[in-house]
Amino acid sequence: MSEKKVIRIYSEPAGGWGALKATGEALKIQGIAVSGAQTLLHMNQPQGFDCPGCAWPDPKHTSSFEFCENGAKAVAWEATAMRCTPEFFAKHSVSELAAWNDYDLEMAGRLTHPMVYDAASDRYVPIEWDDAFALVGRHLNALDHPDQADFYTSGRASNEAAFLYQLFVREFGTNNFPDCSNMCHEATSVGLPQSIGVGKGTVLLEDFEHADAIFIFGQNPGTNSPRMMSDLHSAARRGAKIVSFNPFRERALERFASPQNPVEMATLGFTNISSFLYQVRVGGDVAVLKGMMKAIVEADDAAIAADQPRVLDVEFIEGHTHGIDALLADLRTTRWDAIERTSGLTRDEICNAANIYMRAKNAILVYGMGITQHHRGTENVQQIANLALLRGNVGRPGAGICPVRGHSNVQGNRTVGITEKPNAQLIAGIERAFGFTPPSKHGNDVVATLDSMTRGEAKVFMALGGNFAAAIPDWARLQNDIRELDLTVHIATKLNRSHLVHGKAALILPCLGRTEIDIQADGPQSITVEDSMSMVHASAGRNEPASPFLMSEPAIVAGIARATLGETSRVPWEHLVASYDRIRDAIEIVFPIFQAYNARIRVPGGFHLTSSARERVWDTKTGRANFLVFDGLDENPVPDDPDALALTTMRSHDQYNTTLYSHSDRYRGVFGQRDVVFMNARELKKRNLHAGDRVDLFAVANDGIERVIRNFKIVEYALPDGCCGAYYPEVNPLVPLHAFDPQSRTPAYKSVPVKIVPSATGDESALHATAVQTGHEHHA
Ligand SMILES: Nc1nc2c(c(=O)[nH]1)N[C@H]1C(S)=C(S)[C@@H](COP(=O)(O)OP(=O)(O)OC[C@H]3O[C@@H](n4cnc5c(=O)[nH]c(N)nc54)[C@H](O)[C@@H]3O)O[C@H]1N2
Ligand SMILES: Nc1nc2c(c(=O)[nH]1)N[C@H]1C(S)=C(S)[C@@H](COP(=O)(O)OP(=O)(O)OC[C@H]3O[C@@H](n4cnc5c(=O)[nH]c(N)nc54)[C@H](O)[C@@H]3O)O[C@H]1N2
Ligand SMILES: [Mo]
Repeated sequence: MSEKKVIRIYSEPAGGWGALKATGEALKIQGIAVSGAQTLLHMNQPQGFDCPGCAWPDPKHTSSFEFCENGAKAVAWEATAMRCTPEFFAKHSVSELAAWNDYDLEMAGRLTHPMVYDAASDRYVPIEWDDAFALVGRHLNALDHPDQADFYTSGRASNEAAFLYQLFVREFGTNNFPDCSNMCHEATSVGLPQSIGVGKGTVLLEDFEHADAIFIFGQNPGTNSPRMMSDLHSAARRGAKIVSFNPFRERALERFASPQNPVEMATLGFTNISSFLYQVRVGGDVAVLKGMMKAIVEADDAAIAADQPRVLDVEFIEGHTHGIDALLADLRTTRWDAIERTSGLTRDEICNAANIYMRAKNAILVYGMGITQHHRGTENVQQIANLALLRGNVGRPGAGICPVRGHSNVQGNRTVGITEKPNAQLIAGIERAFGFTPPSKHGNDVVATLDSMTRGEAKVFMALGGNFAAAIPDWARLQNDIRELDLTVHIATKLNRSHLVHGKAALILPCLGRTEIDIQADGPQSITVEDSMSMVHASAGRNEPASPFLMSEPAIVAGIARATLGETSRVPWEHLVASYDRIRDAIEIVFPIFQAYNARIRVPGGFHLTSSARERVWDTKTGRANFLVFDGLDENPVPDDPDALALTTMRSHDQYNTTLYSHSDRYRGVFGQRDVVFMNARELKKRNLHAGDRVDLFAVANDGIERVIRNFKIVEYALPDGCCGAYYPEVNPLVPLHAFDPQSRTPAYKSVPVKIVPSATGDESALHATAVQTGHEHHA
């Protein structure tokens, strides 16, 4: 696709006609003008399928047509008319495809046949399903130890597929479960249990109707969870205060025209979303949070002195929490000048936000990747919990902590056992249900998997969805290690980079997507998913499968399991796959919270998996909600180099993680290009650089490895000082593998110290050779 390369200021609100137009274009590009529109009518309907886009819930899942531009794109990209067939693979060698850009790979369309890599011709060639399963079984059974294999999961897999997958891998004998969550909300999964005893959010959608104030830290709802915009839109219209903290002035956080609001659409009107959008420095949120808490404590002190009602929720703090004294002591010694310096905001601005928080009876604290993907991401999350606890904003209608999850079922995957750290209940549950004892030794997460590949210990890598080789940090280096594996297996819907960065033997196993009819031995099946607010519901596709040769994810996993484990397996694989009700019955035995699973998903809207914190029951070591002190204000190590900028990496409006919908980013005014770096005028001046200049970005790290991205174009953007921004996954080669949060091991994708210098070559065409694509040396 040839998109014109331009940078221009986008002055319209987010949403509105622009969103409708973009939706229409997405359907057109994918060649599904008519059937696509019908497909959309079934999205998020009681009898329809769950949107494969984000994890934001739907109003009771029974609402009328809920429209969302990026949901529509996610569906259009799956329901595309284009096909990636054996003829396609016969025409293009793997080395040739490896030189294509990610957008063009994606545009090859839906995979239609199981394919195996043929080294002699350097091509993927068709293979029968049974032969593919047998190949996997042979490789796995030839390993010295099951820990030589790693089993990745991307969060789109259904509960049923994910459950069978973890069951297979555990019966095989390892807990090596790297998953996308390790790169995403792991800081939530590790941080919130220490604070409130549960690693998930505490709000439901209806709480948004009762919140007086909503704070959004490091999350971009207009792009990444657009259905959330309708909740923010109504909250703003009924007068709730919304305060956002983001280095970027994200358009949808400022103003939004709801495509469902006929008046706004007819009058080109819009609603102001954030009452205040504070441009915090990259990595400055802890300073903001501590500043807000300090302001609250100061206000509370003043209230005590003036014999006024307290600002802290003393009853809650005394009855439910632990550790307030240490927190107060820390806040009292934290200096405002340090807070201002680190946050990039003034004391007045922070106090204003704190005042809004103090005046709100009920407040919701929302956050996303801007909080979790830092060196101290886990502790960042805990500061959000601290702020909530100070005023008892947990376990009350209209209030709570709201981590916005990424993939549409990433939360469900965890709930049904995708974790490298199984707890005693999980192990006992599998024993109870299937009569074998799964391994208890902790397995590899994403970073450990990559380390194991680097050391040459890993031999087999399997992925249930996703695009591992592009999503990981440091990929320019680590892809070479992936190529040394004996076998890579990708269960996928579309061709992507990871299929081309393959092992000596390699399989691509094409699966049904969510929009498609799934027929098994006992008839048509539905799957289930859990959204960001722990609502579990059923999803059933309506479309004809993209090819008659596709299998469902549960069936593929069962096929691999049977071929690997043989007839002595304790799991009746074929029996379970014949009817997914049986998989759900098994899930219920392993995880009692799913009691009456099959009955409850048949109720429209599904059911809520209760969160103990929501009931103010604290499943922590102290039996209380814990205030946890953050030592200092720096979320990331301060680089020695005074010239370094903190690079944050984020999504454009036209991408779904590594899937590109186009090369444009409408709301940030960037069109037809992604090889850009956003910098502010002051930082440009300091370096004698100008908008439009080509620059090289060097990572500042002390491990002796040179990490560089060349020839990026400068886009001048009103960012705070000390930081810059660029798109993921192109700049991931700048993120050192070992730059991660030690607690959750989430890569610090949102704060990479870089030096920016005029480009050494100045040649625009050189860009893609170094930054976007990697060679295919291994087979060349
Ligand atoms: N259309 C679409 N939807 C998606 C996705 C997608 O790629 N496309 N991805 C899905 C997935 S897996 C996930 S995890 C979510 C991701 O959704 P988000 O959490 O929104 O992810 P990002 O776009 O990476 O970054 C979020 C915001 O953080 C800001 N930010 C960057 N650094 C900082 C910082 O230090 N502090 C603060 N306060 N803000 C910062 C960025 O400017 C950006 O606005 O969305 C999911 N939904
Ligand atoms: N620098 C930087 N890096 C990041 C991030 C960042 O913000 N900055 N974000 C991180 C985050 S939050 C995440 S979640 C990861 C994402 O990492 P992943 O989840 O691994 O990546 P995706 O791009 O979502 O995977 C897309 C692929 O999934 C396959 N797919 C799509 N639908 C289905 C399906 O229904 N079934 C199957 N089997 N396959 C399917 C398609 O082949 C598609 O190409 O990236 C992380 N990497
Ligand atoms: Mo994510």
